[in-house]
Amino acid sequence: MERVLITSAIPYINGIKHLGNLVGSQLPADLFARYNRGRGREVLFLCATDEHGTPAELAAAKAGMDVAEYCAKMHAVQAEIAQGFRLSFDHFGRSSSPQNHRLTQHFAGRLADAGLISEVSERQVYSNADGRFLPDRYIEGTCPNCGYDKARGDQCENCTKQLDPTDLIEPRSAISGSTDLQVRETKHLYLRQSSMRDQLNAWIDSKTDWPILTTSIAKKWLNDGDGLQDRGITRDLDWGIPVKKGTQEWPGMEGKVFYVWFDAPIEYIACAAEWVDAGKGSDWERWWRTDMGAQDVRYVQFMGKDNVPFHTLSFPATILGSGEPWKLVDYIKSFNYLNYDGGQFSTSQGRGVFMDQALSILPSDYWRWWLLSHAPETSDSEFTWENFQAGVNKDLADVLGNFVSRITKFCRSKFGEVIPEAGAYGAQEARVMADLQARLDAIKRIWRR
Ligand code: B3M
Ligand code: ZN
Repeated sequence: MERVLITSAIPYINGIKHLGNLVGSQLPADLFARYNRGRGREVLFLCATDEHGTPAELAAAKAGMDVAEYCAKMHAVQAEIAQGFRLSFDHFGRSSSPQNHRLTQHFAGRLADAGLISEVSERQVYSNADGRFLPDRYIEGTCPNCGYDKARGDQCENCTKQLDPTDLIEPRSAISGSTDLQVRETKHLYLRQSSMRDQLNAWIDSKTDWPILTTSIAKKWLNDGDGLQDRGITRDLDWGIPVKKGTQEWPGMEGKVFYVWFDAPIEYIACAAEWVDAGKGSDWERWWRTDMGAQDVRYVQFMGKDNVPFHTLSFPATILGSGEPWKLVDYIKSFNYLNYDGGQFSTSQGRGVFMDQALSILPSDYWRWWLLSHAPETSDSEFTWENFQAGVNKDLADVLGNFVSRITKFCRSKFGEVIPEAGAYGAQEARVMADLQARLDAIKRIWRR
């Protein structure tokens, strides 16, 4: 039987996701999982919460909770909402799982053994007002690439460039707004992904069937200007996966944790192990190790466009660099943004429609249908309440609802409660069936893989 491994980008733990997040990864991944199951394929569909990093720490502090406790609570909240939307994950894991701790430390050890990790004494931003180092996204400033003035220290939301906090022009603390920032020395590990540029380039070039959105973003950061830069994969934070070389301590790295973007994609693998340990399946390596059965698996990832660089460059660099036979992604489906009423959805600003609100307003099918039929595939699309209302009333209720209602009423009045035997069909029915079959075949040709 054909097997399909499907992962959706794993949502951050620090709050309830909005409809833009939903339509950019989890919902289309769910559609694809259902489609493949319907085709009789064996599917493993995985998602998880992304629980590390400063956002989790700060959200916990704001909620007055211990961060582990906060993550456990928010995981349960997100899992329940996912169920409310009928997202058919085989497992909804947690990047803070022991399985992910082990695997992340394992990968770091393998990369170190392969000479792909360097130790770098780094100058990092410390905020006197906040009394802490301010990593990545908690420093805001102007993007050196495009001039956007709300760029974050890890990435510019406007031009998608991956950044280092010290790249920002006129930086300020996103926590307090303070500009009383100081650069201090601290030692960190860097993944030498620049040494894998040719390998990554060749790999992406071989993916001729990928969406343009995916390959164009990947190629942009591989080849433009300064190209593929080495990335810091550790942070001075309390919460996260402790830096270890496999199971060994890492001298000089005591008290540091891996960067959230290092361990988050590894959770795709760990999640399969969690699925087995939760008693829902067996033999996760069969999905993930090409020496243990996964050579026959087709692996498809779903994500918003801002996540593409990490999935086309950093994560493959981790996998390839390990020198071990882990399954690489076969197809990356990425999405543009869904905007909200003339602007962006924003979790931090509470702008938009959030998944829990949506479910309290209408049943999930209304949202699922509208969002999937307006998925921002070729360009950004927009949610407005007027559009949503008109779409649901007209296309879903009037067109589809009436169609189904009339046909079922008609059938019932002519045939009662029993569907007629196949032999009872006449020429008209045969024509309709042939027409439908031709359309199904056409869909199958598009999605033959
Ligand atoms: N948590 C960002 C997001 O939710 C990030 C994705 C991780 S995928 C490994 O969009
Ligand atoms: Zn920019």
